[in-house]
Amino acid sequence: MTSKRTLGLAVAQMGPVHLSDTRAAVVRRLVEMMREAKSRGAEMVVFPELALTTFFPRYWMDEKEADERFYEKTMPNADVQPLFNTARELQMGFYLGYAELTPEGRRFNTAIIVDRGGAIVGKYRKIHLPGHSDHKPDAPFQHLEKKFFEVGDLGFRVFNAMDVRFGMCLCNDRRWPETYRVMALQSAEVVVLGYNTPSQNIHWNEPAHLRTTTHLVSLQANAYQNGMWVAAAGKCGSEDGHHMIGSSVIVAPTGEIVARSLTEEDEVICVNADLSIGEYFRQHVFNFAKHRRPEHYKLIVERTGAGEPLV
Ligand code: ING
Repeated sequence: MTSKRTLGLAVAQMGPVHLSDTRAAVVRRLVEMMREAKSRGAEMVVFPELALTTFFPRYWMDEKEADERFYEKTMPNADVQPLFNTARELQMGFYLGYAELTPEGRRFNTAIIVDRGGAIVGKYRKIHLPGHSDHKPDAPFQHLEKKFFEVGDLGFRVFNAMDVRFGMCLCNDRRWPETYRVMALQSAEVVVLGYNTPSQNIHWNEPAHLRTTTHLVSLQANAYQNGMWVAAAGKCGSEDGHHMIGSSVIVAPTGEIVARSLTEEDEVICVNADLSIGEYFRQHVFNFAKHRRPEHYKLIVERTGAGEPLV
């Protein structure tokens, strides 16, 4: 019989962060939502991708200017210290996405997991970087993640915090099944992630509702197929006129959405996640050891792009 284990799991969705917003003002919003999450029984709260600034890869600028305005040179630092202090005061863990500039001058789209004592126990650097690195002056906005960030060099790892095995990823990663499977093969029970997803597609006239549909189906399918809880925090609404989708959700290992944001502003959603639900799926329908046949999956790691059918 699977013993019941629960985790107070919250997602803190953010409304817009504008170019004129200071980090101090943003951190005050995060601290307020952390307190709200605590009052709702949360032990872990998930903040969005690039939570401390506007989604700056939508603007063309040179790296030096970006370094100055949008990257964190150390973590924690004076701007975010109030968040770490509050976590320790409330005995809460959190996930936070931010732009990382390393001492060697390398740039990553990064997220950390911090435990109840305020210690960084996990770090992830975004691997699936969407968009482009060239300037598209005729586009309504840029999506320059391939210019402003390197591909992450830490892999998809699973970290233990508060006796729970957490996987973590960022935004576009959530659309790729390999992301979750690599973490499920490390026995992750909960995957936490943040996202900033523009509503408009600059490549084709994509119906607006599809942005939300594809976002949700990616999370629900992978939660079910890997027997995991998935908690996804959006930064959304219109940042200086550039709209991004909301629909922050917490998805159960059944693939069902158990909590969903209603607004495109700062909003906390929270569930008392029964971690034992995942066990049922991992012991039976998705018992990897019993049912997977890697000898037939070789193309997944041997090929990057699609090629000819196997003869
Ligand atoms: N944003 C978007 C995301 O993956 C995107 C980019 C949107 C790619 C829709 C493909 C389709 O949600 C980030 N920051 O990855």
